[in-house]
Amino acid sequence: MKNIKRFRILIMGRANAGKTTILQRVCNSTAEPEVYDGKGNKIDGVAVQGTLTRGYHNIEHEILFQSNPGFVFHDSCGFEAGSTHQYDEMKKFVVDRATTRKVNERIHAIWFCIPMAECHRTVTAAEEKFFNECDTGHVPLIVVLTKADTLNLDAVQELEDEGLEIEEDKVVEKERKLLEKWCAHIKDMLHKCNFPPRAYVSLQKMHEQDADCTTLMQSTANSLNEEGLQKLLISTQQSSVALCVEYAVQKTLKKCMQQYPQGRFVLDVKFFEHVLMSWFPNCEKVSSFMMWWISAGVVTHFSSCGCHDSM
Ligand SMILES: Nc1nc2c(ncn2[C@@H]2O[C@H](COP(=O)(O)OP(=O)(O)OP(=O)(O)O)[C@@H](O)[C@H]2O)c(=O)[nH]1
Ligand SMILES: [Mg+2]
Repeated sequence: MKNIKRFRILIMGRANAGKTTILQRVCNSTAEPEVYDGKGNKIDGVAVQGTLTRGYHNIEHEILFQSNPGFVFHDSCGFEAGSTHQYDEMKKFVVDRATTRKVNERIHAIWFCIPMAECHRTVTAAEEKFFNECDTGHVPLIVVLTKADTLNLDAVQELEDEGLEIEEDKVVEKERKLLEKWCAHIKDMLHKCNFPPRAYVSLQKMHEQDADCTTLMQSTANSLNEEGLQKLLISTQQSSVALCVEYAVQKTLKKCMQQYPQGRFVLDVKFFEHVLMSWFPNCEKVSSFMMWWISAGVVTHFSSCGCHDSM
């Protein structure tokens, strides 16, 4: 696991589903990404603009943001209107990269975007075909219901049709119910397929700068079946320090407490710090925060538990 340098994600979905916007939010960037071909050669700006704006993507290309080079993305355009060739190319990429022995080429998670702005065609026949034919093996596929905020218009429309007043709390409640309904419908369809998704997440207003994508990170981390990969993702993401704390507590502190009965207290603070810090980005600000965390609260609180756990 130590040899894996970057967390690699394939994002898929129809044109205009909000894919690039999610990647920007995840990397906390408003900049256009840098694109590299499969051999590490940078593709120049004009070509990047062309490929990014036309909604055409070469799945082999690596997409990076300077703001967080710990992530590397692959972007696959939707295949609802694509050629058989495009579909086959995507399928081959998914199967090859999910199983490759080259650890630094392996994809670690797949985000499959379904836009709620097009909720009346939630799962296309081509998408269903993908879930029936494409075995992603251990690589978790998370369905991301994007642009959930656009259900607002449908909510208002339904309230009008029901002859009800357009009050904010009623609209919010209606929106929530609509999202629930579409999510249940999608789950129902995809769980009949041979290779259903591992999890579902909805995102809204991702185009707004303070948008929060913590649920996507959390759901992806929870879907990974290797702790080393969870650690790589949690320490790479910069959406939420709370997630780092949560994982450090759940995976490290709780283990220590369960492993050592009360009274057998041996605390190697340096070691303890090292294990906890492995869930955090390698950054000084967080490091000093952690030192405070250890010295002020956690060590005092758990001072009766032993801790020589090597994870
Ligand atoms: N209302 C709303 N609009 C969004 C959201 N996310 C993205 N958008 C807008 O949707 C449009 C398309 O977003 P992109 O991120 O470029 O979509 P894409 O899937 O990368 O599109 P292609 O690369 O062409 O396939 C942009 O105008 C975004 O500002 C969202 O959560 N809510
Ligand atoms: Mg895009």
